[in-house]
Order: sequence, then structure tokens, then C-alpha cells
Amino acid sequence: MRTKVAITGAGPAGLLLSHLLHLRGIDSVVLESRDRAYVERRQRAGMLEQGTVDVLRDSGVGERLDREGLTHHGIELRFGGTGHRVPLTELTGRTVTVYAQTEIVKDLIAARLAAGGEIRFGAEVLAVDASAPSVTYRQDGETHTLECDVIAGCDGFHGVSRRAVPGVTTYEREYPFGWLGVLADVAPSTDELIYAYSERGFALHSLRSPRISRLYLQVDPADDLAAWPDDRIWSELRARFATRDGWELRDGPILEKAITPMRGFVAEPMRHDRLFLAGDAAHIVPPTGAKGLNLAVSDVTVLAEALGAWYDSGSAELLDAYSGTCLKRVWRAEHFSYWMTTLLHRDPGQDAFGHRLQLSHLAYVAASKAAVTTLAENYVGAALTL
Ligand code: RFL
Ligand code: PHB
Repeated sequence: MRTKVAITGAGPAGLLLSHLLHLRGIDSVVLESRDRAYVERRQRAGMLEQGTVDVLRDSGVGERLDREGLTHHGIELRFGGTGHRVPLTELTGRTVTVYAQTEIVKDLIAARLAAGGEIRFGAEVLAVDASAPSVTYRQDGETHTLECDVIAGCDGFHGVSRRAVPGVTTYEREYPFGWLGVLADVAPSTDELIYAYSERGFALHSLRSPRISRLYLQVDPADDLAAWPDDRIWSELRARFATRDGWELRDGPILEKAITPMRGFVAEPMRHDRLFLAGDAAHIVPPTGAKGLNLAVSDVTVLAEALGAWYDSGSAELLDAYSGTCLKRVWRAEHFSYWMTTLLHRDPGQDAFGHRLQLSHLAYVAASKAAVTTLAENYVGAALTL
């Protein structure tokens, strides 16, 4: 078996890469260890930068996104019982869009299959060979080898591709926070996302549609879900979002809940020989800045263009620049995600001095146009290509 580009993982990175390569006439095979229903259901990101929306729309997979995605022009920072609007569009000229990662994954799978693309579900990659490019995987109890020109390692943080980059340097920061994410069958209590700091910890009010809310609570990453029955979740959310003007949080049935630890992680370089890492396989950001999915889209956009140039003209210039090009954006996103995370979370190990600094920082971001513009241009992605 042979293909031009072997892609490990059918998350947003692998699927979009396969689609962008197809548009350039380059065939690929996507190998995914899970089944289709699982990858289409996995709850994750929801906030897209305008650049991400443009890539999806311009490549012909934006039809449902244009119909169902919700365009937002601002977010709210809430602390001390008061909301402070961050007018993203006024400050940067850009918008952001709420459209769930699961919907992007469904749209991309449908587009690839309609175009005759090959996605092998239930195919677990065991090893990749970056020098005699090939991928070994197991499907239905049998081991196969897929030979190729190039491997795109898009198999996420727990995947195997990264291990095939010898001498890779990894940079890591564990945050002492976890997020309890909740999907609730209730109309959102807000039009714009609310990022709330309270003495009890961080909370985020997001949404999935005019009828479904997505909410997050800072929790101890070691917490057991059993310690968070639904009524405790709602009362904690109410306490953290409380304002002095009587704003109310609507509640409803909780459809799904999960706890995720928070970490920053970067692997450098993102390439070895014929293997190119993209998305969460190469880097993780804490979700406070809403950057993970957007970085994955940006990586594979750069990679598709570089592979296109290589196949068209034989020039490896863009492929050679791939890792450096991506890492500039990755590190800007790491810093912004760290900045948002430390601004808005309650650190259990923080001393009283640090706590006063944090409160002053929050007040400054709310009061200063320069400070809030820093937040806005990073949030919309305008500051990410330096
Ligand atoms: P994925 O989505 O993890 O996909 C990797 C795929 O590889 C498969 N795989 C394998 N397949 C074959 N063989 C193996 N050995 C394999 N090992 C793994 C996996 O099954 C999977 O299908 O990585 P990708 O494509 O790089 O996409 C990255 C994004 O998923 C991630 O960055 C975002 O979800 C992060 N994120 C957010 N990003 C944003 O841009 N905006 C947000 O608002 C946002 N919110 C979030 C988030 C992530 C969260 N969690 C749960 C981590 C909110 C949360 C709660
Ligand atoms: C989400 O809607 O899932 C979401 C939005 C913004 C974030 C993180 C997650 O910063």
C-alpha cells in the first residue's frame, strides 16, 4: 500500500490537511484509532478566530459554518461583581465565531468521503518511520504498513508520531488547575462569552447554539467527577458569575461533563526528515485563550502550502521553513494562554502579594485601552503572526 501523504489522526488537523491536499491534487490516507461516531462526538473547542473561519470557508467546507456559526464582536471579563466588555471588533477590526469543533470534524469527514477520500477508522498507528517514510498500523487485529513520501503526525498529544523525532526538545508547564466542562440543555444566559474571575476560582460561560450552553469551572485537576453532582455545579457557577446588578444564570439538564487538566507544552522542532508534526501532537495550550484548535488549523494550512510547492516545483524551501514558521505563532499563543490563565484563575499556592498583583492586573486590563487591546489582538489572532 502506498500514498503520497500518510496522516496519523482524524482530528481537525489531520482531516483539514487531507482536505487541503486534495484541493491541490495530492492524495493522502488518514489513519484514526477511534471509530467515526467517537471522533464526531468528542466535546472540545468552540471559539474560532476569523483566520480559521476564512480557511474553512475558502476551502469549500464553510457552508454550515456560515449558516450555524455565531459571529461575536466582544467578550466580557467579569470580576468584583461587575462586567467589563472587551470590544474585540472595535479594537481589532476582526470578529470571532462560535462553532463547535465536533461540527467542523463532521463537516470535514463528510467532505473527504464525498470526494472519495480515504479515512481508515479503527486503525491504530503503532510506529512511524521518518527516514524510509512509512507508517505501521493495526486494524481488525492485523498489522499493515503504509508507504508514503511524507508523514503528517496529527495524532494529538497522546499520539505516537512525536516519539519518532529523535532529540526532540520539549518545554512543559503544568498548571495547578483543571477545567470541569459542562454541556447543558439550556438557552445561554448571555450573548457574548463571559470569562469570570472570582475568589472561588475561574468560570467561563460559552455556548454552542441559541439552545445549548457550554460552561466551565476551575477545579482541582485531581478532583473526581463524582464530587461534582449537577446541583453543586450550578450553585458554584452561580456564585462565581454573581454580579451586583442581579444578573441571573439560567440552569437546565446537564448533558455531559468532564474534567481536563491544564498544561502548556511545545515540542521543537516540529519536523524530522520526512515527518511533520501538526496540532496537539506538537503543542498544547491551556484552553483559557481558545487557541488550540486555531493553532492546529494554522499549522496544517502552512504544511499544505509547503507540500503543494514541493510537489509542484520540487522546491523544499517552504518545507524547510515549516517548523520555524509554525513555532513563532505557537509561542505567541503559549504566552497569551499563560497570560489569560494566570490573570483569571485563583492559584491555591499564590501568596498574598501575588494575589494583590493579580487584582491590580485585572483592574488595569479593564481600565486601560492599551492593556485591553493587547488582550483583544491576541484573542482574535491578529498578533499571532509576528
Ligand atoms: P486531536 O483533536 O486530539 O486529534 C488527534 C486524533 O488522533 C487520534 N490518535 C490516533 N490515531 C491513530 N493512531 C494513534 N496511535 C493515535 N493516537 C491518537 C485521536 O483519536 C484523535 O482523533 O488533535 P488535533 O487534530 O491536533 O486538534 C487539536 C484540538 O483538538 C485542540 O487543540 C482543541 O480542542 C483545544 N481546545 C480549544 N481550542 C480552540 O482553538 N478554541 C477553544 O475554544 C478550545 N477549547 C480545547 C477547548 C480543548 C479542550 N480539551 C478537552 C482538551 C476546550 C477543552 C475543554
Ligand atoms: C468553548 O466554547 O468550548 C470555549 C470557548 C472559549 C474558551 C475555551 C472554550 O476560551
